[in-house]
Amino acid sequence: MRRILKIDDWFHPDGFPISVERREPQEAFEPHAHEFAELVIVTGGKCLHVTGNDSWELTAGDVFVIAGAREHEYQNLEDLRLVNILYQPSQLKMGLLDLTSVAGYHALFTLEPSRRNRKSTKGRLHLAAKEMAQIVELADRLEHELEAREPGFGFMATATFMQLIGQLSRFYSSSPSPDGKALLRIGEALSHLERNIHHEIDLEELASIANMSQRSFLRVFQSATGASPLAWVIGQRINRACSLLRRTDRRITEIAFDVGFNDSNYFTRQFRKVTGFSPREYRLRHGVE
Ligand code: RM4
Ligand code: NI
Repeated sequence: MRRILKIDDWFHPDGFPISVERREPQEAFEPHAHEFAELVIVTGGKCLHVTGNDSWELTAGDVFVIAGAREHEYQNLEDLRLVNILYQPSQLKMGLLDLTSVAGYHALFTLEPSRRNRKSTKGRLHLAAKEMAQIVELADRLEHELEAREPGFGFMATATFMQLIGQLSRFYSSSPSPDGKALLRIGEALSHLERNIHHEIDLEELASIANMSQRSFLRVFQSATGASPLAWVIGQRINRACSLLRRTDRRITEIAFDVGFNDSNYFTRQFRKVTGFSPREYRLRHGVE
């Protein structure tokens, strides 16, 4: 049977959604998925990392993200050492602010993890020794904060985690591997789409940002995100709408316009398609009158 690691077994009982596991070395571990995500920083040794129908060799300096649903396993372990940062994306109390304008953020945290079941190339982040030193220092700080659990640790740990994510995103942008370059170009397109979430999609412009013909852009975008640019934008708009429905008591029509729809019936149809509920039902289920 497929093994799924549970939140209850791997996080502190106080419910804080980040946890650090150091593996020195990583022992053999059967194939598994998780109810959470993992940010893995390889600090030494090597192994074969197998996920879905993809596998690649890991060495010191490799950094990758495993989205929860994706199955993975370490094979042929040779003194593999790593820092594994477990986190529950939907429980984090942090804003991405302008990080979504950094192409490397999309490449590392949205594009790479979403490429399950596809025969993918290695668009992967590999850090130089100097970069590693910075990242390991942040990871250490995060670990100490979580161990000590002094008043304020939630704030400090979240801030440190944000720094880790921000720094890794920048490193990805500044020194991409050859395959990483292709992902980054799609990341640039995603950043552009997010910045212009209220506007019509301009395919010509997107293709030129990604430095591809329109045809190859559509193909590469689809295979990297699993969606067309239009479907992706609609998904983002709906995400924002969900959070406004939960957190505010604004009228549904207002929210529809706010997140970039100009027809509230169309909004309601798309909303139902993505979430399975009407905006009103969604709001009720989340306890807002
Ligand atoms: C294991 C291994 C797995 C991780 C769990 C939490 O030793 O690193 O990948 O999911 O720990
Ligand atoms: Ni795992």
